[in-house]
Amino acid sequence: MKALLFLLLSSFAIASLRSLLRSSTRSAVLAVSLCSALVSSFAAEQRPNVILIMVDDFGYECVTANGGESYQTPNLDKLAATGVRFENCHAQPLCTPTRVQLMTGRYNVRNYLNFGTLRREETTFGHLMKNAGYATGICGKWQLGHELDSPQHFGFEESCLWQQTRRPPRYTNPGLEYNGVEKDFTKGEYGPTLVNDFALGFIEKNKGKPFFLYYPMILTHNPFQPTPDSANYDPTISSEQKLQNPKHFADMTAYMDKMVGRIVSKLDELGLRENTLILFLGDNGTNSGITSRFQGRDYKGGKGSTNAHGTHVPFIASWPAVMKKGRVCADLVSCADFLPTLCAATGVEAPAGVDGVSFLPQLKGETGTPREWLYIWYSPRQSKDMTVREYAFDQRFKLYRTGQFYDLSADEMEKQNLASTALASDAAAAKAKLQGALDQFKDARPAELDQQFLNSGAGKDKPAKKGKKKNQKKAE
Ligand SMILES: [Ca+2]
Repeated sequence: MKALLFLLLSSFAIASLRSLLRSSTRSAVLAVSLCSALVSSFAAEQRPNVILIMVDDFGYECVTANGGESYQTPNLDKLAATGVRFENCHAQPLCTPTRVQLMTGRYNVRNYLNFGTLRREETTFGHLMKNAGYATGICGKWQLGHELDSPQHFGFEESCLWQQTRRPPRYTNPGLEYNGVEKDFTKGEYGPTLVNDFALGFIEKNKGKPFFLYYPMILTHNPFQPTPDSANYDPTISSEQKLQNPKHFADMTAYMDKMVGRIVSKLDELGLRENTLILFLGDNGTNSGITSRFQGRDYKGGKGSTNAHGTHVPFIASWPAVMKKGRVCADLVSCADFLPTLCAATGVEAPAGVDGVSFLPQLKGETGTPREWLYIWYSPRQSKDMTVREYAFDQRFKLYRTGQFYDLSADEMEKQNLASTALASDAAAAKAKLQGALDQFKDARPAELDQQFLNSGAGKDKPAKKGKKKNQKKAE
């Protein structure tokens, strides 16, 4: 209906322009100005809302619609049924590497410094959306800089975050930061519900104008503790050490799914669902302590690993006004591709130097420009270890910078290195293609970033302080 009105207004503007050309009267000039303003304001109104949901440590195998058999994800399945389910989206193997790449649209080789840091110089999708007039908000997990203004500095007007200025418990009786102000909860509240409440409030508050909500969820990361829907939820605990058991991962997955359902229901309630682009993905593979049933077999979580169990994540997109329902797309998608896609969907110009490729055409059911390969430069730098793992791959083959070459269709866990094997023509062609991809990034690493890391002291070994630092675990 709105699109039809837009077309009518546009036609009226053109008719007025014709009238101007014929008469050159002042009234025609006024009519054109008025119509241009109307069309322009209408076009602005048509811009979609965007909600980008990212779940922590949640691999492809966990979603029922993907073939997962261990958990119930009815809301995600419904989201997939109303949009597109992607079969080949890969994140980085760990939190910060993915978040930096997702938020900047650039490969880690270019701008990654160390674990827990997003360089203050970087431009994020928060900046881009805010500068385009969007109301911007972020809620969930931060872990990208301790400054009080950190989320606002990166373009988010409003924030509700865990692990911004400190590291309290995240689940039962959590500590959060609201726009940089610390708030501790003590009455049995559950962190993921509080964050979801903030998200619903943000949507409600901004229902009259385009908004961008980035929602990097706290769930389903360990500690694997009971949720309020678990039989053994204990509202009195205030430690992440209590009641831990991997069996709670199923409850946490169900709760995460429920939180997604609440977002969709709020959009329905406000009449915003049609023109809201919802994007849902995982930030890296599932925790290695979790083995799930997936497509008839056991599938062990591989967070931190460079094989598919570390990087293959669920990705579901829904935008009813624009997308055909219930499709499945096998195209390769990188977490670097979200920023340029957001730009394309909202009419914002993507900054120069972005590595991602927009998948907006695929959302619309068009062919687009599917990637021929994905590229990963991975060096998490949680300690002084500066080992770099660098590789390119497609749906079937994978080539590391070191020369290791694998046929993923027969060797998912990368046990049979084919580097010294005579290759069939298709494998040889794929290897040449992947080598070409790697060659593009041969000199892409700025030496000053490595030097900055070394100079910062973050790369030095620190003696472990037992007890005091027991909550300062790595591998978030
Ligand atoms: Ca993670």
